[in-house]
Amino acid sequence: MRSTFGLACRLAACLCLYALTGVAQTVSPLPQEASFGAAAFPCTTKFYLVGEKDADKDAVSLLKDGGLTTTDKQAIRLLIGEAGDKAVKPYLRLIPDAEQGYYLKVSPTEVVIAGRDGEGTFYGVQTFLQLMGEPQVAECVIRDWPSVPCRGVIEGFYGNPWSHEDRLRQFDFYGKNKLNCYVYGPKDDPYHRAHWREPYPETEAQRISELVAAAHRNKVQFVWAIHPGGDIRWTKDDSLAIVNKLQQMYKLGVRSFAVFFDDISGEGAKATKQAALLNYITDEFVRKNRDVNPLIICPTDYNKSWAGKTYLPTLGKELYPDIRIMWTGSGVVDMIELDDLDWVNPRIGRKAFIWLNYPVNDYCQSRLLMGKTYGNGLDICSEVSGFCSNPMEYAEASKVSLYSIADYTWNMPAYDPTASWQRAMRTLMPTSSDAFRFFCENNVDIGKSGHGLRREGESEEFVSLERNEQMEAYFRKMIASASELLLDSVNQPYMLQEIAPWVRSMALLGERGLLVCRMQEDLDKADTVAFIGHYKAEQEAYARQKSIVSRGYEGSIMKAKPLVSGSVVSPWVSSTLDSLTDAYLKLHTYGADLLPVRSIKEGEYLITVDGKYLSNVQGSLAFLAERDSINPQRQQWIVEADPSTHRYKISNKQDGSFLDERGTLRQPNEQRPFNPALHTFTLSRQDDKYSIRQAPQAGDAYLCPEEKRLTESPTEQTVFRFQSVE
Ligand code: LOG
Repeated sequence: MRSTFGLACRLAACLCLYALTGVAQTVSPLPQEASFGAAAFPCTTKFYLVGEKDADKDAVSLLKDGGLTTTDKQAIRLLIGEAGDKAVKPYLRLIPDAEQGYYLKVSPTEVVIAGRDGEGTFYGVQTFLQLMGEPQVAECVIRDWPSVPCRGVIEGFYGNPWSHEDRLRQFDFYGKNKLNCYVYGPKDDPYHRAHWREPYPETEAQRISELVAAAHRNKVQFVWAIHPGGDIRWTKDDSLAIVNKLQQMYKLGVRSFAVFFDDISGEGAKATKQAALLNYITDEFVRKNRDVNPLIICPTDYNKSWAGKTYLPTLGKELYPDIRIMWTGSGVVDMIELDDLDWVNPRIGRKAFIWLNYPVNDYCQSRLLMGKTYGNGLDICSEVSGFCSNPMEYAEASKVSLYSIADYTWNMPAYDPTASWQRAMRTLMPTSSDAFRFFCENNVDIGKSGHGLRREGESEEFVSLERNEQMEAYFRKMIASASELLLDSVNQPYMLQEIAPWVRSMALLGERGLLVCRMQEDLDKADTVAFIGHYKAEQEAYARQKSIVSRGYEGSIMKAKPLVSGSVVSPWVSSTLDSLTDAYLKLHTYGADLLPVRSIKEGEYLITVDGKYLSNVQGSLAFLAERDSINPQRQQWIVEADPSTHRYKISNKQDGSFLDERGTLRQPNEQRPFNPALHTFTLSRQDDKYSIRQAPQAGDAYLCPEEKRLTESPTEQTVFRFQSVE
């Protein structure tokens, strides 16, 4: 009986919860069991609360703050409470027997919200609020509970940490979407990692306690993480330093803690020592405060490709069984499948706590990851103890994926990546959802990276276009959608603030696309004057596009140069432009001096000498024998042709610093900005190697490699290999 009911409900859910009466009801995350009937009452209805005193306080506040209650006893009654409470006693056996579960009934005469526990009641209210968002609220019965017990987000990326406001807005979003876990671990918060021994200064501490309260109000566990592995000494003093720090955080209201050992090597990476420390913290701190949850550890070997033979089994054996162990899958950046858990769970002697490195973009900063969240197995819920996503430093933009993470972890078997993505985009940008969808469709893929993961479906519509006028329509849509979105910042200021650099870049890409189409026509008609005119306009749009920087504010750690449709439309425009100018040069001489004679294709490269990689090591150059798997962008170099000199600018992907005339790395700043007359180079090729020659004004010498830097030499050194990473 129950399973047929369940199946029918799932079907109803897949149909986006259309009731027979035509009253559309969308609940997200999709409920486990739901059935809908005729319209019960309009959304303006107010309710008389019964059970308010015993029921979960946060759940009750949600209803009251939402203006849904009245003291008028004639109003429709809303019974609220947890299993065992008097108000919902008649419904006890209908409440799902699962933590965080709830029973919700809407009828024209009565509403019932009955939770298995406080969280359950809170989620029942959240569902009810969503139903009340439609003009007519349908009669319904919903029985609902989560697939995964711990669902959420780990702020665990490198780069500019989220702002206080970002985080407050996130917790509200988590509450609405039934995510219940937030792990605080931004790599660049000094009190999390670099200066982990030091307590937070007063103002920061105050902010943390505000955050904790806001998280708890939304039924979100606030997990504060410490990252001591970089310089820990396995001494009593350091163990105490950690306990003291956690104690400080406890005073600020934190009740859940994690210890991270990712991205370190050497002494800090020893499994036995790590396990002993975590057990010590459990004995001396967790168990002494009865309201503290079991610890979470992020191990050093946190994915299969990095796992040595003994490390994980040692943790598995030695860590107390209630300590949860994080896991990113078969690689650093990968989707999680059953096989991955079959591999790791026996080794760690428990169910892995998933740290999903998506939609994080700290290793591919120029891209925004706005595509659908797909590829995680729908059959893994019984094998994980938690599932958290590591997002982008763009908090609002990350919500496109986080919405789906919520959907996926709440009701895993029913998860439909495409439908969930569509709902996410509509919900997040209700006022310009078509333009936003088009924007998201053009910001999907990750591109080539050391981590290997790619995302399919970028600019899918563009790929299938054949004729010039179809492409022109696409480019016009880029321009039009961009202006629509920029105007919509009135309604959606948070989202627009973050995505605006990409939105502007999309408009300029559209303009360039149109100009390239024009150039094709000019070439066909042999109209040289028009061709050169359009070429100049294209170069001007390109220069404007390249000058866009995201997060260029004072003190920002990473500054990204936005790339839109980096795997489809952008490369199409560049390569079409290249072939058009090449073809032009074969036929015409008018304006030829304006066109570049290319020795290398513009793009991103690894630069090597004798197999060693030119690397940006904290702002200085070095040749390293290994690829940098943690921050691959330190070894990625952007080579761009400078339109005024026809030489090349070489800049680093990680922080935008450029190679100057002396062969040292330099951050562009106001006093000494990038100067094409000095800071560009001639690259000449012989076989598969290049020489790098200074601008005449800078001395006209050649750069040559030395162990830790580049030096100048009067003789040509053709020793640099440029290996494309696109
Ligand atoms: C870091 C993480 C970073 C992510 C993606 C883990 C456990 N640690 O390679 O902070 O955001 O990859 O770049 C990581 O994933 N290291």
